[in-house]
Amino acid sequence: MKTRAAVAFEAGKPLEIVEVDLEGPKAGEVLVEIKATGICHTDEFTRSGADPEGAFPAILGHEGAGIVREVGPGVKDLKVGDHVIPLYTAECRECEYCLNPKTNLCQKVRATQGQGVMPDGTSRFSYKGEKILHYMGCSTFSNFTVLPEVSLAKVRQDAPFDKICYIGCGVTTGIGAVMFTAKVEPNSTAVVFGLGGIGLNVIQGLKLIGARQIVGVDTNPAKQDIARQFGMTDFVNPKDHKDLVGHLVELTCGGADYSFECIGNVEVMRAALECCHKGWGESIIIGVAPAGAEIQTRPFQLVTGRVWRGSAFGGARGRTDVPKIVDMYMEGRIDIDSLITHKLKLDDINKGFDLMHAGESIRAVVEY
Ligand code: NAD
Ligand code: AHE
Ligand code: ZN
Ligand code: ZN
Repeated sequence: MKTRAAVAFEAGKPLEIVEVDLEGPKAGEVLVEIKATGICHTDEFTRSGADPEGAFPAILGHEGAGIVREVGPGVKDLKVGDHVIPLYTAECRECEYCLNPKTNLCQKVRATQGQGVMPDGTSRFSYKGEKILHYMGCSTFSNFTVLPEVSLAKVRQDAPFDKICYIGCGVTTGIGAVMFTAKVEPNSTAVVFGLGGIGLNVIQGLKLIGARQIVGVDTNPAKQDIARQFGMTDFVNPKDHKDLVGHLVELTCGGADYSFECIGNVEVMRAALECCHKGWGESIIIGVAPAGAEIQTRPFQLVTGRVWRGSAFGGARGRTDVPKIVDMYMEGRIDIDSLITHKLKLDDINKGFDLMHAGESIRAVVEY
């Protein structure tokens, strides 16, 4: 079939909206009509050329929601008409990772996913006879896409696509990092670095869990109002403090119980670790740093009890946890609507990247 898609032909170039060819689903695969997709900073990270795994031409996008239109042979748990959210972290429920309760990093399709192809090693997308790669196993910047069954969470049918698409990455990553990765206890103190599409969801998770102090750190003071609306108690602009770590330690009365880096900046990652409380403070890295970047600290920071951890997709197991997060939204327990600041048509998708660069959007959502 033919489908409209925004194609990243080359790193660093704007996406081009063209009609591509899409082959139908093979064994264990599902054809999905994407109804809406968010634009995450990770799409920009790959588009820009900073992703060591980035390969072109590719159809980016990994924060979508849509409807199953066709299932391939052997598909067990999905049928035509089901509403689904694509998962860049699959959940096969049988690999050694899925069977280990310590991780959400299912590896069933990870190797081929990283190469931009389906599990059989081939792509379903092409343009003028040339292969176009998939991205993060999702490619939600295409109106129709093909995914492995294990990379789809089935969700309730009354949830609006233009909101729940954000659960495909940002919402789950932020709330999950608090609930599943850090397992933050009520009455904790926390510092959140980066008040964008991820950081604000971390704040939302902290508020939900009953944190008593939530410090937000951002170089853009315009993020203050929305962060306070979501539960931030104190705002710090790093530009106002020569000794940022010292200031944060003082503000949290000895250091934070938890900190979250939601930017992808290795200098900030160090500050996030070092503002944690001696003896028990835990820092969670969520931000994705550019190719070649490395983190640094003095080992004494760890010897004296601080813990450095990372979180991918908020530690969530997509097929199990994503439907529950959709329920939380539908029951009014989490706010997604206030974070979707811009709605675009596919033809205007590059504007979404401009808004992100200008710091004007939290999430721009493309509706097909
Ligand atoms: P975003 O652009 O919406 O937000 C980033 C925020 O950081 C902005 O508000 C910006 O003003 C602020 N910022 C930039 N530099 C700063 C600095 N030096 N000090 C303080 N604030 C600064 O991005 P996003 O969509 O929220 O994504 C954030 C990061 O999380 C990206 O690196 C993205 O790739 C990553 N990410 C990781 C996962 C995961 O599973 N680990 C999932 C989604 C996104
Ligand atoms: N090349 C990677 C992108 C880099 C990355 O770290 N991805 C995060 C998700 S960011 C979502 O916005 C991740 O969870 N990685 C886990 C993994 O197994 O790569 C990619 O995902 O293609
Ligand atoms: Zn993302
Ligand atoms: Zn698995």
